[in-house]
Amino acid sequence: MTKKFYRRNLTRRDFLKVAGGTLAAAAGAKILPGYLGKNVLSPVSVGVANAQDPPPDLYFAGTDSWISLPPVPGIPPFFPDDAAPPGFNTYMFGFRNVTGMSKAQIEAQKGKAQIPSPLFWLNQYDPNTQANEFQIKLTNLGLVMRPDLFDHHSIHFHGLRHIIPFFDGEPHASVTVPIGREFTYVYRVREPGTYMYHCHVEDVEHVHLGMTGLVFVRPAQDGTPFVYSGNGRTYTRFAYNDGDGSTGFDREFALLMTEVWAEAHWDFSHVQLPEWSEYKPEFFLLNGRAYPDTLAPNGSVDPFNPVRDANGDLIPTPGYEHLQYQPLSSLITCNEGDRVLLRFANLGFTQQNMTLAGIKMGIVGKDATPLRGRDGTDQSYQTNSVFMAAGESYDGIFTAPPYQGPGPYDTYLLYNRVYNHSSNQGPSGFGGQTTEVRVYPATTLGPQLIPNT
Ligand SMILES: [Cu+2]
Repeated sequence: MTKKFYRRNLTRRDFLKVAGGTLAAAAGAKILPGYLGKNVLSPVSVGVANAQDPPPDLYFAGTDSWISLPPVPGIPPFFPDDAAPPGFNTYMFGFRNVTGMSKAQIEAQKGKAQIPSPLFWLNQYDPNTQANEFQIKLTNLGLVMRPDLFDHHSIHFHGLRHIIPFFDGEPHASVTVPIGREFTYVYRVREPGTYMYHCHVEDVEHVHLGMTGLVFVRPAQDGTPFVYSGNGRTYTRFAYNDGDGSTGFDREFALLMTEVWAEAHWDFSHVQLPEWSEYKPEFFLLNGRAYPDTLAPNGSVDPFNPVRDANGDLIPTPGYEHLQYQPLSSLITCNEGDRVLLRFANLGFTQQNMTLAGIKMGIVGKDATPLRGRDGTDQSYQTNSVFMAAGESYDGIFTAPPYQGPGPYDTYLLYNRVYNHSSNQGPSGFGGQTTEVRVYPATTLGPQLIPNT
């Protein structure tokens, strides 16, 4: 994917726009004046950009929404939520991908956040050519269910080494976006790998309520062929700049882990305040869904070419209407012999232990850092379970075993070994953070164009 690069000179007018703004902005002006012109908090209303401004790579809106979790057994009076519209049962805050929408379409997405926040990716920044700068515009549509709250939102790129803190999203040291305003974040990411992002305003609240997503950064090495010595295949897509093809892969799947404490979500839809020290989540989600919904098909998941109806709304998949605002599948499909990259990120508040039963993974990266010593020593390791604390990410690569049949594919379970995280509120049988790896005969599946498909 080629990325646009824009440069706009800083004018006196730009300075006036930020005068009275933040100290961080002034500090940024000294370091990187090119940043300032395009990153003042716009004083115009939602969706109205200055005509000369190039479009951002992505445009997100913060708002609230309703989703569906396995409804039985209930947790009276908190779940299913009696304020939910038909077909849904859990109140959320979240982001919505509004890239390319008209002003009217954007405003129509108030109350229609997607869970998790859009999965997206960008390319490693090249400081020599200044290629691959990446911009995300954020607006704030307000909350349908809570007109009494005037919370700001922000985007915090967790684990990213920022050049300046202005774009960090942490509210004490950078700007946040009030209702009806917009702000454009600029990223020049030098370290490839798997990250996560979230709103950092009132972060226990906004993170737990759903303003969380997974983001990854493609290495500069992508596009250069390397033969992986382990199987003799040539790869052009990699997890890291490995120099030897050892992180080359055929398919990649991102798995964001989050949790829902039903009482807190009910509190928000009923104008109550949860006591966070009593945190006790009942639902454990992969990409915003609990098993068996984790296996359901994708909705619109290409962040750069989103599909929606004439009003901008997400289009439900027939038979899965309850997942309209949970479009991202966790089903892992591959051909036998494929190298499959699993990008794990935990943005819940508890610890997880994801186990791939019957297949070993090579853990090649952690927290967007390749497992290599400074001298290049290979520090990757083989395992079938990945233990993850809150805020951690891991990159695991497995080779799909030979297809055995009968049936169209072989099934392997990928599930959380913390057993009450792989059930829906405790009854026996699988639920929660459980999904399947389906291995097909060689050449059954064509090349993967979009992650998680
Ligand atoms: Cu927020």
